Order: sequence, then C-alpha cells, then structure tokens
Amino acid sequence: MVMKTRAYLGLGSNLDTPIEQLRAARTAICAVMGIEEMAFSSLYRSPSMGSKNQPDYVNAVMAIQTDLPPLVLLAALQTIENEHGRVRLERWGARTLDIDILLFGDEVLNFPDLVVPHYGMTERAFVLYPLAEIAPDLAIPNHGKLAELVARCPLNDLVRLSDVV
Ligand code: ROI
Repeated sequence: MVMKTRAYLGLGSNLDTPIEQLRAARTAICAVMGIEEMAFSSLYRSPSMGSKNQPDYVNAVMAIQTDLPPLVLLAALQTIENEHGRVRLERWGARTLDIDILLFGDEVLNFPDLVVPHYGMTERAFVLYPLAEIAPDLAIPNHGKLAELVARCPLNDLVRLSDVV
C-alpha cells in the first residue's frame, strides 16, 4: 500500500505578473506524477516583508496529497521554480516564483535543505491567512492550533485579491 501524505505548499511571486506566475505554478504542480491537488486558497497581496523597495507579493497556499518522499517533492518543486524563470539575485530579493513546503503531514523535518514546519510560517500573515482559509482546523507541529496563530497575527496590509473591488 502506498502511503499518501497531506502537505501544504506556500506560493509567492512579486515579479513578471505574479498572478500568472501562481496560475502557471499551480498547473505545473498538478502535472507532477504523485501529486494531487486537494485545495487552493484565494490569492493574497501584501507588501514585501523584510526587504523594502520591492514590488508587492502575491501569495497563496495549496493543499496536496502526495506519495512522494519529502526530498523528492522538494526537488520537483525546485525544478518548477527553475523552469518558471525564477529570478533571485539575493537571498531576500524579489523573485518570479517561490514554492515552499510549509507542512508535510504532521512531520517535523530537519534536512539541510528542508526544514518543516517551514521557518517563519507561524508569524507570517501571507502564509497563515490563506492556510486558515483552506484548513481552518489544522494544528502545526510544535506550534499548536492554526486558529490561535492567526488570532495573534496582525494582517500587516494583507488583502485577499477577490475582496479588492
Ligand atoms: N513578503 C511577502 N509579502 N510575501 C512573500 O512571499 C515574501 N517572501 C520572501 C520575503 C522577501 C521574505 N518577503 C516576502 O522571501
């Protein structure tokens, strides 16, 4: 029997028509053998966190079911980032497409290239709000209930794009 894991991915872009980048990323992720989409959040816009003088980001969260092991999943996602012309001139710089593994089942992973739960996700509005939209009852390993993290996290100018008139 093949074990399937529910994982959550964070997608972000702030260059080259970000909405198109996220649409293309979603399509590419769904085309990977061993990945099945379970949910996709609304798109959210927010000012660049950490580094100013960058365009606003568009972010979303995707729930998948996968039988790929975590490092194989990571490699598949990095291939998609690269194929979609990822531009990353500096560590915190603007990028065309960023795909992060936020959660992998209830596992805590500490590989050199993959730390799960994803670093910083428990304090980032652009991760927590879209995640809560598609998985309101989730618990984050070592961090407790998602709903409580959301309640403690200011919006910081995050807007859901479908709410913009
Ligand atoms: N800021 C926002 N709003 N969204 C992101 O996805 C994002 N990603 C990053 C940094 C530069 C930290 N800031 C971000 O890598």
